[in-house]
Amino acid sequence: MPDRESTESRPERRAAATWIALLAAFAVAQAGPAQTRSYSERPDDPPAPTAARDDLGARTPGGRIEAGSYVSIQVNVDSEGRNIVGDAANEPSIAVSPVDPLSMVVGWRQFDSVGSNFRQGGWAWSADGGQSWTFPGVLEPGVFRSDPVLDVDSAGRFFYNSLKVDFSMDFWRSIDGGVSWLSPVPAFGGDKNWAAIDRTGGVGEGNVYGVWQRGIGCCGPDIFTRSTDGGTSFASPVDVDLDPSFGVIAVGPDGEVYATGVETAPFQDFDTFIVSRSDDARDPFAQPTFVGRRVDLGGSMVLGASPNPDGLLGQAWVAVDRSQGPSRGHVYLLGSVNPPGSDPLDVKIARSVDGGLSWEPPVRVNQDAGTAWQWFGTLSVAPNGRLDVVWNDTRASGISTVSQLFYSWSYDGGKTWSPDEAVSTAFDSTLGWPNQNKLGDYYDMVSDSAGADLAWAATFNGEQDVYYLRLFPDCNDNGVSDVTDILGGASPDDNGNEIPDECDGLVLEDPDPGVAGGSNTFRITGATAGETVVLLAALDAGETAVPGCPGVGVNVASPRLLGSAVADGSGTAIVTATIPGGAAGMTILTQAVDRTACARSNLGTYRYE
Ligand SMILES: [Ca+2]
Ligand SMILES: [Ca+2]
Ligand SMILES: [Ca+2]
Ligand SMILES: [Ca+2]
Repeated sequence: MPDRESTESRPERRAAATWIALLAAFAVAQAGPAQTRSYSERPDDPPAPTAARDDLGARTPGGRIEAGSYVSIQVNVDSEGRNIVGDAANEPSIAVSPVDPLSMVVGWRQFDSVGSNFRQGGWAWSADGGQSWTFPGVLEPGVFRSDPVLDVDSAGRFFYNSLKVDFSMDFWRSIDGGVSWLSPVPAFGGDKNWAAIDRTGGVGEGNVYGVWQRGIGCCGPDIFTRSTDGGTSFASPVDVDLDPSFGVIAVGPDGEVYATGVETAPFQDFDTFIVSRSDDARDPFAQPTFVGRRVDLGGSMVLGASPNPDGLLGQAWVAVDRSQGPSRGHVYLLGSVNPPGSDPLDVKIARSVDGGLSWEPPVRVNQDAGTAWQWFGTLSVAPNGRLDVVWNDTRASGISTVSQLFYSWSYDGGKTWSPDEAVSTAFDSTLGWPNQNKLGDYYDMVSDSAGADLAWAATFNGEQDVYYLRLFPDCNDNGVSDVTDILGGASPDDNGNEIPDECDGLVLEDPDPGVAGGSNTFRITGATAGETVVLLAALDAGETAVPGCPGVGVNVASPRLLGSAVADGSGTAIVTATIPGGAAGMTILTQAVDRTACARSNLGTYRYE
């Protein structure tokens, strides 16, 4: 769990820091949320005298929460699949075997009694794709543990990184699908750690990477460790440029390593997001070095607010596209952030197409108009380049402590998003606190081509419990992943945009021939037959209202009319327009609008030759 470091306990080891730099950093720290907390990832309550699971009479039916085609299945259950009354579980992390996708493991912070915040390393495994779970107990009975992070290597061996009270980590490995664990290996670490394993098949194959927050860890400003022998041993930590805290670590398709979080140099600056990249961490013969960038995510990270008073409202997520397509290597930063204005929290995403050197302006993922809380934003990228995002959302209740889980996905690198939808019923995030005012600090999700496997915590039965949820794009609402619909031929995808054509709406295709200084044709499908379609062009993204269509806007700033055409009987319009020669080498944004249907197309982002 994260804690804002106290000035008393903060180790300052950078002797080179001048008084001026220190004073400036302190001023920045003071400008953020006015909370200073002492470190609390230490035993506080004693362990519960008896574990709730030992009372065999204290059982209720296992949680099974249905919302449309989506079913959340309780993970922390007894051997009969029943809920254990009186315990608590949060901060889940999930890993899914790349060898057998039906094999998955979830770890979490296990509280044996809701009356004590003494926490241990809970885990459960599934061999049937999350439909049923076996919860054997905790890693080591009686040992205080927190901040669980799980991953899996290319051979399907699961890893469980677990924080201990002395800021050291235990690195556990399982070679039997999470049924049992080998003796743990000592690793370096600290509060709010994250870990990831290289599965690229490259020079870094099998490397394990770990990162944690500076100042509340083993090793002062050195917050990155790695194992180049598959987790048998870990190297002395090294520095990460700009010291990101409260985020994750991710491995790109060529073994490049990214760490993210808010800047900590040395004070946490919740207004400044960092993505720091290493190209040599994969190389066992090199000393890892990082180059960081500050990224505008359109708001600040939040720690401690109404839906989750003692926790993060969302950590920072970095994920990399590992597809074979043109988006391979693109990097995404996502978080729940407090934007300017009265809205307390939105989920926003930023993209880099040059390996983290430069970043495009952030895009809002949630699509509601009000001032609801969108917290615990969580990102994963599928092997086919689809982005999957979930978050907790208070829009329906209007109450900051009553949320539903929401889901949205994107096939265009996060520029446009599927209509966001609730994928759970409502729950009160303040129920079942184990003498600690939070639902943990994160959820965790792993995407595959057809969908995503999510581990999350909620309180449907009045207790904090951990759930598994299989998510998938389902625009045609038939209960089957749209990826499967298209692959199996149940839905056509004639325009190749990965979305069943029956869901497409207005689609703008790339220009032909796509050359500046001459005439181009733009094909638009899905329009109202016999009505005019207009094509707008702009240099910058933004939000511009469409006259006559309340609530409908285009995603460009200061657009100008590029051309128009009447749609034929099948709803296809062909717009012919000249792109000026001066646009050669530039990316022009285009978007089509059907004002009869008040429909807008996807945003065209084409770079003209
Ligand atoms: Ca329970
Ligand atoms: Ca909001
Ligand atoms: Ca479907
Ligand atoms: Ca389609």
